[in-house]
Amino acid sequence: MGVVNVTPDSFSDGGQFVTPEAAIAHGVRLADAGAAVVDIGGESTRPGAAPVDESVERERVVPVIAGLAAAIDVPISVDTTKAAVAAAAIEAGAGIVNDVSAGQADPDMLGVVADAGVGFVAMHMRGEPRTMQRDPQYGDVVTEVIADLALRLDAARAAGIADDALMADPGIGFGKTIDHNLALLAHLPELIAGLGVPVLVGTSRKTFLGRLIDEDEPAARDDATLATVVWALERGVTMVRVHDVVGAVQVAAILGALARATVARREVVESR
Ligand code: PMM
Repeated sequence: MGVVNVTPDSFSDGGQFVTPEAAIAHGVRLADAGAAVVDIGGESTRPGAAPVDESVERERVVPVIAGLAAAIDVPISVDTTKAAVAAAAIEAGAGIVNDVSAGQADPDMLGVVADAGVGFVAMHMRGEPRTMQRDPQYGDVVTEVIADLALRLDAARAAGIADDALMADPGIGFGKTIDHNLALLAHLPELIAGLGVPVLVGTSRKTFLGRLIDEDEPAARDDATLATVVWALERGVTMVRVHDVVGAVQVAAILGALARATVARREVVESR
């Protein structure tokens, strides 16, 4: 999943793609580079970010989604917590709603997604972006994220969203310390087994990586991001959400070739 933030203030690419033309061109580049989904967001969710008005968010994302839908063949997701923005984005051509609140921020969200029959990414977040990084606390973060997400997936199914339309995401950096993020990544197989739906992970350029490699500049964290992409794909995640699509696609191609070689050798040995 390649990221296009149509925002002036996202932490890693804020301000780069504020005009629809620039955002569409970037989305086309990501699709050409091999993204399986292009994710369009009009509200920054970085820690401390102020919420934006529904009409502002809609005006940012709709022209970009409409333009991209006409230009690329891969599905487009809209990164929003607002049902009205999701509805307008779906109307413009989005096929997936990526909600960092997993339907909790807006009581109409799950119904809009169910009625449209589109995909839904339920991401885990404790609190809200403005305050979520103020001393987040868990007993066992892995167990608690699985339990919280299972409730959100149940709510999505109860609203009428089909099981095969669902993905879950542990929400790296959303109400979590560095240790919480590392524990979730370290125990991805447990998370995947516990959730029973495909899992998406977004580590791209995030603060915890910057702290681990002592790098303040988000765009200089792509190599660190790729380490997590290798790790996550090797442990069974279905999709990674990244800014550097070229790098992630190369990683996936090499891991795929190595996985095929592993199976091929096993077959040779077993047939002897
Ligand atoms: N991270 C951000 C925004 N949206 N959506 C999902 N599903 N998972 C994430 O980890 C996620 C997200 C924040 O990163 P950005 O500002 O680079 O978009």
